[in-house]
Amino acid sequence: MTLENTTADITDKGVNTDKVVNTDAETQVQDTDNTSDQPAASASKKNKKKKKTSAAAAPAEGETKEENNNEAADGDDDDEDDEDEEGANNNASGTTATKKKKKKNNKKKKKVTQTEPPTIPMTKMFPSKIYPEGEQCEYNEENLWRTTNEEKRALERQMFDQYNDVRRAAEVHRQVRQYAQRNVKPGMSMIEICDMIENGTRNLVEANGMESGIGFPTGCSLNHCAAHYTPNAGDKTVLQYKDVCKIDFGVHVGGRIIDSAFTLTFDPVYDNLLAAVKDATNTGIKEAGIDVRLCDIGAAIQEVMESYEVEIEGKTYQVKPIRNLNGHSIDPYKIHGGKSVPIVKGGDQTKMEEGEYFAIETFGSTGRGYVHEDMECSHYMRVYDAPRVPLRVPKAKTLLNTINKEFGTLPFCRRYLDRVGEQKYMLGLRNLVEVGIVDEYPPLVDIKGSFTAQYEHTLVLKPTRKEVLSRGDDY
Ligand SMILES: [Co+2]
Repeated sequence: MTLENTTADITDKGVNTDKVVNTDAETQVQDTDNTSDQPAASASKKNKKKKKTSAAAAPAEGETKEENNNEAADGDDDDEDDEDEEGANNNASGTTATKKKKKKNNKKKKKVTQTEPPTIPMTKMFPSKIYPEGEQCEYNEENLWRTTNEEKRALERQMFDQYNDVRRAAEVHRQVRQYAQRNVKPGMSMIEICDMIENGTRNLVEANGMESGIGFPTGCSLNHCAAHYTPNAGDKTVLQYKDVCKIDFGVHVGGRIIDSAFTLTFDPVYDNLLAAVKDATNTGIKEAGIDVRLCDIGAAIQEVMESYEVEIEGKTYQVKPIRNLNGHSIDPYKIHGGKSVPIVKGGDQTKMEEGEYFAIETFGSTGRGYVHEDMECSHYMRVYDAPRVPLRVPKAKTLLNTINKEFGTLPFCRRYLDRVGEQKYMLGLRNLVEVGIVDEYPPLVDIKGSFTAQYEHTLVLKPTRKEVLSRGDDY
């Protein structure tokens, strides 16, 4: 499912947002003759006004895609000063594309072209090892001073390596998901879909122990199931034309996790459901900022989500946020950093702080807007500060060693245990859960017959600006 009003969303309310450009493996191939390198940072700055206008004009989908692909693999030409490179990868519209030709510097580098399916690692696509920025957003009024503050700018420069790592993970996410968006079709088994995404991720991020790899199991929750479903071995579920499938997958570099999700549908009857959730997530992203109260984000999300209706088989539903699902802060190797970002009003008054990473995710439903655990569990995670308890079940000990080595505190699923060679581990796994070393995360479902959708992005509250790391031209 692709963009409808994403461009409009991120350019309204006077927030200075620039659209990030993504590498798109497929069309890149046709673009190798395009010698236009990155626009100089100054170009994108000067053209900001213009860009906003043209972005709002929303070029046709194919058009956007092609234009954006002209930028493919150009990140290697980027400068590392992320302050002055604001929006270096921007290209929200054809207008910008034209403008930037004047501004381009004359470096002509050979483009590295992604394969289909994606196999070329980011370190090869970006030989300079400088990865594309996400969407840069200036903070709202009270924090607008940060944009130009010298102290904050200096602080931000010191953080470059950390941002660069997570941007590498984000670029992997964009390329893999866009490949999935083009190629996942009804008739495929859920296992095939996960394999496609996971193989792509492992190749592009050069999965290597705890250094880089998959951030968490590939969620592909269907219909009334909102989250935490991924197939276990032997699962014969096949994707159907009428399914609403939430693709939620993670990529990490050095423990910095990109957590981003979209909803895949084939039947247009769900379009409004998806539009509601996409708009709600973008609202949460817009509201997020240093010193912003989490409860205020929840209230804004709810209001937007509930302003949508969807008609399915002659019945009209007001889209409800799923009130017991949340966004969350993210810490290194810790998918849930401890702060929750509610998607309804009445939440906690804790504030977001400088330097924090957040996954802003919202879920909309045609059901009750409340989920409960159901079905066979696939997701597990070691408890972060696990107690040291004697393990009596021998298999539990060896399994824990495997978990520590392969996943550490990152979430994993049964298929990931299978692929590292673990066998007959269920007894040991259950024991680790019983003694409180591992937590299980069963699928979360709304009422039968309902439909749920999800969109999610990872952002970081940098000293001078907010960066929506996982933003792409798809969502
Ligand atoms: Co998340």
